[in-house]
Amino acid sequence: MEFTRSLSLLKAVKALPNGAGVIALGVGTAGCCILAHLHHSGIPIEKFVYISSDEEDLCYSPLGEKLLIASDSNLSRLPSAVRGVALDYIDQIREILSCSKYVFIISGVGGSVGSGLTPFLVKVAKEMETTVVSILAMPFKFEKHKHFHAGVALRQIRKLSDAVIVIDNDSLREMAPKKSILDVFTLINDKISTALNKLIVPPKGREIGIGLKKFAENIKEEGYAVLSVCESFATTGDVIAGAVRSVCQIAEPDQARKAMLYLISDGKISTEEVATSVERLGSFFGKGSIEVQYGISDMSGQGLTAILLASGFRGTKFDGYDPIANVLQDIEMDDDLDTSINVDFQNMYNLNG
Ligand SMILES: Nc1nc2c(ncn2[C@@H]2O[C@H](COP(=O)(O)OP(=O)(O)OP(=O)(O)O)[C@@H](O)[C@H]2O)c(=O)[nH]1
Ligand SMILES: [Mg+2]
Repeated sequence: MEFTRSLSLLKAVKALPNGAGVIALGVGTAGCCILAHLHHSGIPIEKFVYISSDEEDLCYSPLGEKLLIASDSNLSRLPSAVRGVALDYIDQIREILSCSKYVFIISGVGGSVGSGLTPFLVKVAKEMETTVVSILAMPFKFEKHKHFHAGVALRQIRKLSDAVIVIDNDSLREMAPKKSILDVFTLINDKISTALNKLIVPPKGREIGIGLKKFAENIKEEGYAVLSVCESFATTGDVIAGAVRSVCQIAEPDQARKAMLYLISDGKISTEEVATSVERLGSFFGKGSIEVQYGISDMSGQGLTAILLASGFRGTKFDGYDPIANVLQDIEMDDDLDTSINVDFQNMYNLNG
C-alpha cells in the first residue's frame, strides 16, 4: 500500500514539476474572484490569468497576468457580443495558452462576461490541443434572469471541454443562509479553492492524495462532474451524507461512473470509517458499481470536511435552464458559437458613397 502510494506520488511529481504547463484562467467577476482564492492558496500552478471585460475584476489579486477584453460601453453586453469583442484578442489569448498541458477555466455562468468568454476560451485552448477542465459556478435559483444564458453557456462549454465541473452555488449557500451575499461568495470561493487544492496537489506529509493526473483521468469523460463540499463537527458518516445529498440535488446518482472523496479529518478518522465510507459511496452511486478514489489529510481542530467530486452524469438539473436545447434534443442548429460583431453601417455607407 505504502509502496503504491509513493509510486503514484512520484509519477505525479514527474508529470508536474511545480505545476509546469498548468494554467488557470479566471473569467468574469466570479471567475476572477475564485481564481484569486486559488492563487492565494499556494496551489502549484504555473500561470494564473485574470480575464474580464471589467477592469475591477482584474484587481482581485495584485499578482498574475491580466487581460482586459475592453469593449465600448455603448455596445450590447450579450454573451455573443462579448465574444465578438474577444475575437480581436485572439493572438494574446493564444500567447497566454502557448506551451500549456492543462488549462483550468474558472467562471460563473449566467452573466455576460463568463457566459460569453468561457466557451470562446475553451474553443481556442482546444485548438491548441491542451487538456481543458472547465469549472463553472451556476447561478442561484433566485437569479432567474441569469438561467437562460447559464444553460446555453453550460451546454456550449460541455461540448468543447475535456471535462466540466459544475458547482451549485445554492447548495453551498445553504450552509450560511443568514450571512450577506458577499460573505457567502467568500465562503463558497474558499471551499472551491480548498477542494481543488486537495484533489489536485500531490500528497505531502501526513496525507493520502489523488494528484492532478488521476484527477484529470477520472473526470475526463463524457458528461458532467459535480463538486460538493460539506463541513461539520459531527461524524464522518454525517459529513459524507451531506456531500452526497448536495450532489443528488443536482444529478441522478445512478448515472455516476466515478467518484473522488477527500476527507480533511480532525485526526480521529479510523481506517474502518474510511473503508466503510468508500464502500458506501461505491454502492450508492452508479447502481452500486463505481470506482472511488480517495484522499485524506489531518488538520486537527478544524472539524471534518468531505469533498466529493462525482462524475459521468449525462445531465444535471441545469439542463432545464436552456429550454430550446431541451426541445431540440440532440439536433444542433449551428455547430459554431454564436458571435456578434459590431459593424458601423453608417461609416461603411459614407466610405462607399
Ligand atoms: N461562487 C461564486 N459565484 C459568484 C461570485 N460572484 C458572482 N457569482 C455568481 O456567478 C454568476 C455569474 O455572475 P458574474 O460572474 O458576476 O457575471 P460576469 O460573468 O462577470 O458577467 P456580468 O454580470 O455581465 O458582469 C452569478 O449567477 C453569480 O451568482 C463569486 O465570487 N463566487
Ligand atoms: Mg461581472
